Amino acid sequence: MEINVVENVLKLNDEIAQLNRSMLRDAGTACLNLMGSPGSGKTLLLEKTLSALRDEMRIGVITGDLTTTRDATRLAAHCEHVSQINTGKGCHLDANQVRQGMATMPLDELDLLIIENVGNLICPIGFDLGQTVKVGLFSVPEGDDKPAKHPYVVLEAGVLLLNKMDLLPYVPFDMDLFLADIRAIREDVPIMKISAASGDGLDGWFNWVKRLVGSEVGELLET
Ligand SMILES: Nc1nc2c(ncn2[C@@H]2O[C@H](COP(=O)(O)OP(=O)(O)O)[C@@H](O)[C@H]2O)c(=O)[nH]1
Ligand SMILES: [Mg+2]
Ligand SMILES: [Zn+2]
Repeated sequence: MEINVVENVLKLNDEIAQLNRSMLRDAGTACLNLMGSPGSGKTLLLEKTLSALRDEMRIGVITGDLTTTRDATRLAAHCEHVSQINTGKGCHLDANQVRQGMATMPLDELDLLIIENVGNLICPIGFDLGQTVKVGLFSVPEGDDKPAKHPYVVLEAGVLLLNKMDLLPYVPFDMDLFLADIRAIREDVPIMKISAASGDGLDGWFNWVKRLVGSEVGELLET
């Protein structure tokens, strides 16, 4: 019986996610669902991304957090349209919460909607939000085994980022193993090494975002 309950929750979520997806398609807005562990650098990456791209495209951000508005406050310094969703004890965003966040945004005016998911590499993967593409963020101090331990992120992401490259000299991290584990799961996913703190590697990421936004949104949408 428990399995049925979980299946029903996911089915309802997927139906709302499809509504989000068609709203985004109608508005011509691309949508990133950024997933990573707590502290992997999601908010810092978004602060840098918003400040680098704000003159080139109109961006809105929905950020999920258990109880605080700290991320929204940080992001609002770089972006006019920020919506904070507090999930309480919930460890992921669901499509209905994102739908409510979307309702606070002038979607027609936005080229890109970025969702900072709750810091967690497990259940955010199971909850479709209607995004165009999922982005998986790992970071060096989390350890080189995270892709192997979280294969679903690797399987479903349109791009994988490895953040905090500036810390590589200071922490044990086997880069060859990290990359080989990803390639054993997925041959084709792009992997970008970045440091949100120093800015190293971010140009490649910004270009990837620009290519996404420049594409025909309907073609890229996950189904
Ligand atoms: N050294 C270093 N620290 C970083 C980097 N990116 C983020 N941080 C730090 O990691 C901590 C968590 O970052 P935050 O953006 O809040 O992570 P989030 O929880 O994933 O949103 C903060 O102290 C950041 O300044 C990086 O590239 N290098
Ligand atoms: Mg954050
Ligand atoms: Zn969860």
